[in-house]
Amino acid sequence: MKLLGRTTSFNVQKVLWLLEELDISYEHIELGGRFGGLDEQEFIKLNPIKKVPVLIDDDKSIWESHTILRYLAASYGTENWYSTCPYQRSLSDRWLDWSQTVFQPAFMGTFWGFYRKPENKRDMEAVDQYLVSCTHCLNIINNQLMKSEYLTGKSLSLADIVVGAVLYRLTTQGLAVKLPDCVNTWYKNLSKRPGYVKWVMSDFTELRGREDF
Ligand SMILES: N[C@@H](CCC(=O)N[C@@H](CS)C(=O)NCC(=O)O)C(=O)O
Repeated sequence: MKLLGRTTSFNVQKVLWLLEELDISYEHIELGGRFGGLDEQEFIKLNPIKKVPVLIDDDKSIWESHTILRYLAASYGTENWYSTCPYQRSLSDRWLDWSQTVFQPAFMGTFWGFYRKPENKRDMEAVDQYLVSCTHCLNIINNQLMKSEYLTGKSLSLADIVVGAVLYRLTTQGLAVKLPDCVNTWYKNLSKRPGYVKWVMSDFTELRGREDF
């Protein structure tokens, strides 16, 4: 199995983290960003939208990070990771969809507006608006974590992976973000997992002030 994509991409990190959790052996190939390669015909055949991550499993190519996560969990995880029961599965699917359509865009607004902008080009009023949206999202996550240790129950699921991957960057990019109590406890638990430490809690300083990829 091969995973293509630069380590500094948090969409790639989600997949790397899951590969570690599932104890799958794989080859990781840095691609995109300063490594380039996304406009090559060979890559476009694998992913017509020219983005990373891309997973290659035998002769199959899979793209879109959340689709890759579902594919890996369904193919190589236990029932816990991707249930055959549609309702059980919806418990994590809803967080995957919500994270991609609500939480991530709020975070990306702060990241692209603040961290990836040269200081003289920052619009801090816009960044603050995105921070308000992030706070709203953190409260929603907190409400769930008041009821269960992880987002879908007693153990880590894809839901924790996609939401947790955002949290590290949101809280370490240099903006003041106060985590609600249960989110804070959950974040500390995630920070003890080797896959999280190795892939998500990794250096992203090469992206500072960088608007080009
Ligand atoms: N919705 C896609 C987003 C993919 C995406 O935008 N990937 C970015 C990195 S996070 C990318 O390929 N950027 C171009 C580059 O890194 O050169 C997913 O979740 O996989």
